[in-house]
Amino acid sequence: MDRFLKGEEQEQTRRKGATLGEDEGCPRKRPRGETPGNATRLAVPNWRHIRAEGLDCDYMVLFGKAEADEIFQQLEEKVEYFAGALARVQVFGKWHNVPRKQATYGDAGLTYTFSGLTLSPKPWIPVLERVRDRVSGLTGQTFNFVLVNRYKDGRDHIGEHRDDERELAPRSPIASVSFGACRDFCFRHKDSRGKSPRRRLEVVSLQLAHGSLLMMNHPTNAHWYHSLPVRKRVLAPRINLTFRKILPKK
Ligand SMILES: O=C(O)CCC(=O)C(=O)O
Repeated sequence: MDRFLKGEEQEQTRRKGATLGEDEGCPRKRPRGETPGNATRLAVPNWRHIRAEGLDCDYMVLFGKAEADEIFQQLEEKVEYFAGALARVQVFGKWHNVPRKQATYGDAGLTYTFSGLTLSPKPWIPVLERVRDRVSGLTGQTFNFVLVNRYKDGRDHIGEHRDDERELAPRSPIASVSFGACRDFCFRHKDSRGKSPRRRLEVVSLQLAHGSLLMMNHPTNAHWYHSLPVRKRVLAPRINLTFRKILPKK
């Protein structure tokens, strides 16, 4: 999980491609690749299926506004974020603050690598268990770890990266649950990065609403980088929870 503190160069992902999202100020446009009603997996009403070459995601609004507001408030009160060295990142020899706040929670006995250190997540707290159990009840997937990212406003962001750490259970999905400000979320294919990309696949751009769930299914993370770009017009905070299954160390 080193990359949570690395590669923080700002990725001003262009808002190419189509967008998704309709709640809490997210204007609704159907993304290319979304195939309502014809997917066999997660064939529950209200799922939107987002597909592109090697990209397999499902999106829905999981919590209504009142419940999402309550969860957001509890997260604000209960989550304890990293401080000190864990909230800083060294890029080309220079130290910077990570442009968001982060925390990890999970099962007892788990360890993971963060900024070159072997750490244990904090024990689960009720608000995180509540969200985790809702996602598990809906999807049938289990999770033993969550990364919490808090963005104080649209200047906070996360650069392009893949969640392809060795610690993740192979082929396991990542469940991303968002509360607070609606933010753009972009996928870029690995062959379409850099100044002279090998291929020019369109960026897949979503909007993640208050109370929403985005399931990032295998093999998305093998082929696509994702980011939460800077959006200076966003003034409100947002908290994102990514539930993961990580392998216990032998
Ligand atoms: O805040 C978000 O939606 C993105 C978080 C993310 O990219 C991650 O946890 O890997």
